[in-house]
Amino acid sequence: MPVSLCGTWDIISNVNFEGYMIALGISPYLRKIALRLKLRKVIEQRGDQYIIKTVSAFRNYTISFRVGQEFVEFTQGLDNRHVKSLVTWEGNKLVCEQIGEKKNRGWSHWVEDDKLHLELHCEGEICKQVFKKNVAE
Ligand code: 1AG
Repeated sequence: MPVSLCGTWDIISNVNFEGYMIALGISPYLRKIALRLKLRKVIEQRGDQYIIKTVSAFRNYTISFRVGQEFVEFTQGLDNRHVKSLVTWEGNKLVCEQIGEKKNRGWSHWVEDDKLHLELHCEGEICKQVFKKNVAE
């Protein structure tokens, strides 16, 4: 059984977020705002359903899904595309494939050394974010 991803997590590092946003076609203006944000992940699990909220002072983004069950995702407030998403466990990693206009798009989440890791990929770009648990919440 993998370590639980649930909880409130605050970003401590963010590598190549810019490259990932360029791959998604985000405007320079929005990229500049996004790069300054202190992103927070709030992850909940209810039965076999996951809810992952990405929270910031500028915009929030929420997905909810069941592992192994494909769903239509609208990336509202991000790149505003529709993708077909499927989340599965690959070992201790929660892996999402996002099928749509952009090739090789997806992410994976895992916990390692009390940190939440997120790797976001799109086309050739990989963004790596690390979050530490917020114990106050
Ligand atoms: C994410 O998905 C996506 C959230 O983690 C990452 C944030 C943005 C990256 C995408 C594009 C940037 C688009 C517009 C910039 C404007 C605002 C940024 C707002 C960011 C806060 C929501 C994986 C996740 C599972 O669903 O953790």
